[in-house]
Amino acid sequence: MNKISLKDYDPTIQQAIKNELNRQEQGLEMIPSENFVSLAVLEALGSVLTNKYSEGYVGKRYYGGCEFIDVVEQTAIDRAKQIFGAEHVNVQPLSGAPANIAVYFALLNPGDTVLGMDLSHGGHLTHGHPVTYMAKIFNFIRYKTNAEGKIDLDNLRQMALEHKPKLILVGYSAYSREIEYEKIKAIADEVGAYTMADIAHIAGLIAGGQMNNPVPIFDVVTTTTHKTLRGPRGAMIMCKEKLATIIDKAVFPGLQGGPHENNIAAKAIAFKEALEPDFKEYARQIKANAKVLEKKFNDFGYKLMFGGTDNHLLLIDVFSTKGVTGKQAQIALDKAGITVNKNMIPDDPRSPMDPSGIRLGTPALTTRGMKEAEMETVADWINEAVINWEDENKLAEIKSKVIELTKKFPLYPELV
Ligand code: DSN
Repeated sequence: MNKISLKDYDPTIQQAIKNELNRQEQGLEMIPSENFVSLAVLEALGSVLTNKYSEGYVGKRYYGGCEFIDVVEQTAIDRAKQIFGAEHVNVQPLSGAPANIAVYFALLNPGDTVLGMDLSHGGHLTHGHPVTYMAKIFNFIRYKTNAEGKIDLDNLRQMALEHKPKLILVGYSAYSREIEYEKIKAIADEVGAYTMADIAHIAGLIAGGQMNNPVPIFDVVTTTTHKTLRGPRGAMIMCKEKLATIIDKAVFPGLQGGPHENNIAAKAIAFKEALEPDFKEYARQIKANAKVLEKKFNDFGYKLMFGGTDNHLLLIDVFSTKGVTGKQAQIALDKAGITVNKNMIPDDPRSPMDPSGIRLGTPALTTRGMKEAEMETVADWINEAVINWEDENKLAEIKSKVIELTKKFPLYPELV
């Protein structure tokens, strides 16, 4: 076994990790799906659990030596149940896409119809976008938001009556409004459809009591664990007990092999953190910070898609309001030390690689301890960078202010 330190053995990778640490320390991370995990979560990810195979489930493994692995996995399951009020939890999905795919294979037969939100209206690729393999296997019909930027439940009901889906899918990647789970469940019941919510973006807000929780209402709920929930990269599936066996079989052996138990340990730690009282305050502050950005960008005259935000993110049409494309805005903001992502707006006339919008959010900055006052300043800088997107001096000037601000909110001082 190689016993040399990373620094001495592989300086290329060690330097890239160090550079990434510095980038995270000195920048304003505003991609709404990103966050910063605790040192305890990092420690579990780098632990000897990565050495172990454990195909199967707690108490029913295909490998010997799983007695400690079982403790880890059962703890993660118990804590997830406690946070969300779930009847059954599978913590093995490697990430969000495999979690969603496993649910489709559990509940559907090839050719079955699914109602899912259109990608440009805030849905996700795995919710039936034509470029995915899932769209070749199942018949995804895509619903959209209405002119007010809301999910039109009357229209959704009409579509459900017309298409008779076997599954109605909600939960979004760029949609910024609350979801009326009871009403959607009533529509699904009318047509005999399963209900599935993908709460990847808002799981931390739900855990912190800041958004509606679909787990007691819907048949199946999937989530990644690394966004607002602030755990390691990975996912889990929560479902009603009656679906436990088919969901578990769809994850393993249906789709995956050995679970990544170092990752499951890190999930368990993140769930413990989410059960602490201060997690509620973190979730509250994420929304409060997003509300400050909403007001500022309204005042600056930007068009906010969906009319604003009820959660952690904003989808902003920079092209129609400032004549700057999403790509130009993203590049300018990168130069200013602020990371966002270019994003399609509903029915975007532009291309996905250079769309009309940018998507930004507050979870990572909130984790750093930033509050309303910092959001005011950050919004000013974002606006200045967007409207001066070609002015390299201006962008460099903003970047130096960004670095000064980040020094007041150190991220991983133990690692620098
Ligand atoms: N890629 C994630 C996001 O950024 O929203 C969703 O999977």
